[in-house]
Amino acid sequence: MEMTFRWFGSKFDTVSLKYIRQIPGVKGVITTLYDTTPGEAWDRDAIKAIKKEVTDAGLKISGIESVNVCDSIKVGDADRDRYIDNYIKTLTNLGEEDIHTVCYNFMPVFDWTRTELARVRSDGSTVMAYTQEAVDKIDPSDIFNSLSKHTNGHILPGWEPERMSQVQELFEMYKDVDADKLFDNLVYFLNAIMPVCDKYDINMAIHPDDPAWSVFGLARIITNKEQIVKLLQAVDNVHNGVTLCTGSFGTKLNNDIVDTIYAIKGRIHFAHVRNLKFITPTNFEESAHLSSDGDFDMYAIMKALYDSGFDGIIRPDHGRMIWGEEAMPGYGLYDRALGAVYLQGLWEAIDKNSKQ
Ligand code: DNO
Repeated sequence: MEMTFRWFGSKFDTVSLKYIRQIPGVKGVITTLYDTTPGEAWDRDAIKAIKKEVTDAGLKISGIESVNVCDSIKVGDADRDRYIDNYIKTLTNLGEEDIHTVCYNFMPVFDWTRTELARVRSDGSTVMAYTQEAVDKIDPSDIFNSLSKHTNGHILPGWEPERMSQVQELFEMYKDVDADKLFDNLVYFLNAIMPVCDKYDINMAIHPDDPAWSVFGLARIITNKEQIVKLLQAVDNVHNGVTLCTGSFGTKLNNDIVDTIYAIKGRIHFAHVRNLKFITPTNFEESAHLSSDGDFDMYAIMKALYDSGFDGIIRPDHGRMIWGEEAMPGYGLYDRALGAVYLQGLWEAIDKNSKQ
């Protein structure tokens, strides 16, 4: 297991590489070229430059989150092959720079969806939260405007303003894309990129849909164990793998995280491990990582990863905003650093116990 930390690049992140390097046990970052738009081919020099910056800070790039897949590929329109070629160019350039893990998602229109970015908890910390009631009341084209007021000026991952200004057009693009079609388009995309992944040993790691059910009537397909297993079988190549994001996959309370870890062992290339606190099954908030602060048994999750032989990269995920920090919602330094150390503590105990 390799503990890492997400970093959006010096132009976008409030957290410096210098501070990340001081988090015990963290040797690598998960980053991206945050100013690229989905669909464009990443420039090799830009990859080189960010790699140099990270290496000069005494860290390494452990993986990319995300190389976003553009809507044309997701809906499978006439332009998709051209965009897939661009994606292949990006993967080639990443492979040439010795980068071997790429996280991506296949959610229509919206990436992860929250309805509050700063719900105040009784201890004064703030967390991101979701209620289905709020989603049911809001017009999809208003959700971006309502959330963007609370981002402290940051661009949220997956919520690029250029795309969000065209929400109506995007909905129009997806109007005939049901779950089966979306799934077929994903398989088509994966089959097309597997040769370059084989050539450079790049592990593609799909992120579960968040929340793990359809929002605004849009299809969502990476929502439960059966769907994930179906995808892994449809493109049965080890480079077609998963990002096990407990906080996304676990939004659906009957998704058994531990059971799923065993069911897809060997294909989890990346893990985002965080906790949720449920008020009702469709009203939840992102708690601290500690088991006792939320509803997940973090020990059981880490033990399942350990016992199933997981040896990939892992990172703490969304943190609470604490100690007066101002940062991109979910992505401050302090609470994620606490998460990183807590998860490593669990891992050390599991490791020592298993060797006794
Ligand atoms: C949110 C993240 C997601 C994730 C993408 C992967 O904070 O977990 O934006 O990076 O879904 O492409």
